[in-house]
Amino acid sequence: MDGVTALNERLANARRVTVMTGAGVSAASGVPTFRGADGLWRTFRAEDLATPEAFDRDPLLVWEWYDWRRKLIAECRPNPAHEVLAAWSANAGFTLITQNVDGLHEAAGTRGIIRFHGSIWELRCADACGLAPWQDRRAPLPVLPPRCPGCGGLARPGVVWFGEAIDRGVLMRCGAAVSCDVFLSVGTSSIVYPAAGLAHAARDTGAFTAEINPTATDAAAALDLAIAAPAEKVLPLLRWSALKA
Ligand code: BJW
Ligand code: ZN
Repeated sequence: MDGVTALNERLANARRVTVMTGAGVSAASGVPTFRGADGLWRTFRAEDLATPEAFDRDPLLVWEWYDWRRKLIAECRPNPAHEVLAAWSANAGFTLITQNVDGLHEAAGTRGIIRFHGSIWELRCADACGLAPWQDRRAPLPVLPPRCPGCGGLARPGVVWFGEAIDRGVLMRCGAAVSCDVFLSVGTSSIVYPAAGLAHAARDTGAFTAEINPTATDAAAALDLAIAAPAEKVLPLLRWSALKA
């Protein structure tokens, strides 16, 4: 497969490897991508529903979308791409940043994940009443929209919507992780910022940067290498030894 040998040569000398994943890494597990052919729910795009304005306007509609996705994801299992990254995460020089909220990297046993856009399995008070966010893996949820156990107001998914800031701690950890020898951008369209900026930041620090995606993205031209193939086929061909780190 074009590019795999070149990437393995880089990995052979790499002590610090950072991988950022997007929805494409979970496609082989059966999770629809956002901007693929199966990305629409009813007639809505992610940009129509993943916003604070959509939630304010119609919290039930937004929760119906999340409940549908939670039920779908609950039936999905990690694929070989998740498994390779889980194995790499045993190495201290490795960092996984994921934009995915599905929890499949966690299910594969990946350590130290940086969840850039939160988790679909976490809920929090929409009114920020002070109750700490909580886990709820029930799918379907018994009542929609769910309520905050602290104040009785609306609960919301513990994810990052358009127009919302990325958690400061997450940004700080990413700032450290882009300083690496090899940075891989896997299964993302690279159109949503600030996540899409991380590969460029890595290149600026001197990292070798590569994209793995069956369809090369517009961002690929600025990277060192693009491997045009599915993540679940490419990652099992990559060799990175934990011994150097
Ligand atoms: C495969 C495959 C296989 C298929 N193997 N690959 C700069 C410029 C322009 C705009 C902005 C900017 N900075 C900020 C913005 C605004 C906005 C933005 O980026 N908009 C763009 C649409 C233009 N960004 C924001 O609003 C962000 N917040 C922010 O910037 O805050 C600033 C602020 C500061 C201080 C105070 C207040 C505000 C937040 C972005 C939040 C994104 N949230 C979502 C929803 C999360 C919750 C949920 O899941 O419901 O995150 S949107 C959605 O897109 C989700 C994803 O994580 C994200 C990225 O999608 P992803 O993963 O790339 O999926 P797809 O479907 O796009 O691509 C899949 C890819 O896989 C494809 O390329 C396929 O080819 C490939 N593929 N099979 C490998 N087998
Ligand atoms: Zn509350």
